Amino acid sequence: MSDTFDLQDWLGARRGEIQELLDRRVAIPSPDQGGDPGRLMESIRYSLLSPGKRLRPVLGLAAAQAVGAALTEPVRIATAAIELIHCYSLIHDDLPAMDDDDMRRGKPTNHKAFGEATAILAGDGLCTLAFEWIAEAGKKAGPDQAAAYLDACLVLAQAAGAPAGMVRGQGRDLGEAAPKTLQQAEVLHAEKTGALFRAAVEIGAVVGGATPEERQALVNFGQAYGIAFQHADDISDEEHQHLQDQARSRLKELTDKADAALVGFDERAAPLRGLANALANALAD
Ligand code: GRG
Repeated sequence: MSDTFDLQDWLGARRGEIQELLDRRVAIPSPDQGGDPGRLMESIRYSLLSPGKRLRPVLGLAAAQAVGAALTEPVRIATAAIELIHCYSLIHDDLPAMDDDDMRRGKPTNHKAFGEATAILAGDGLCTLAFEWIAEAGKKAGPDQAAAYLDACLVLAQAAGAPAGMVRGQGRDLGEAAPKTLQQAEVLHAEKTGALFRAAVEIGAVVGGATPEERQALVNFGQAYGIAFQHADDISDEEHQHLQDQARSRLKELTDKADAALVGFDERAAPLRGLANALANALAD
């Protein structure tokens, strides 16, 4: 695959499939199904179907492919569930009580378009829907796959949660002074952004039938990739300016580490290698 592999083609195909799946599975109930009280499903679709990069589900699919899995409907549903959590976090992060943002993905934020109460409910609804999707995907995959999908639910809950995941990172961001050192910044990045990236890769591995060794290697990839992603995002947004030079060299170190984690994988890991390489070069010009 690697001789002829084109990352942009692969990404375009996967993104198209994810978009189709999200559009199909998050429908506005018809009048005979009771309609859409409070325009809640409309507000969920507004944020979910707006043009995001779909990086987390794409990473999940790339991990499943790396361990030799076919990208079946249950695998696609489980990886798309991570986008539901990501979208919920963006809606809540944009609220006046959090970052108070007016625009997201080129459009007014959910609370600007639908009001704060609906935006809060949209996030709540997306969060629970993610776990519903993984459980349902497990049922579709069949009894011999049940344990893998249960494991995927656990991975996602822990990565998204308050005791150790994304919500904890948001709490840290709100409750602590801005990081002074790169090490402090990385503690924040690992929870707030990195946990979901790591989970995306781990979920792809788990539902793809990874061996324990493959799973650990992919977790190592996801951990390095997630922190590197946040360094790149901070550098391009000019956040934590005093750390920019260190963050630039760390970005290279971390993307090298992500690539090194894939050493035992064959050409089926080409999408993951390509994604790490693209992140390493994201700030090149
Ligand atoms: C539980 C009240 C409550 C809020 C949760 C945890 C949380 C809010 C927010 C943290 C999530 C967050 C906004 C992290 C920043 C990570 C980041 C750079 C997001 C943008 O990701 P991209 O670039 O976006 O992948 P697209 O739009 O392409 O999906």
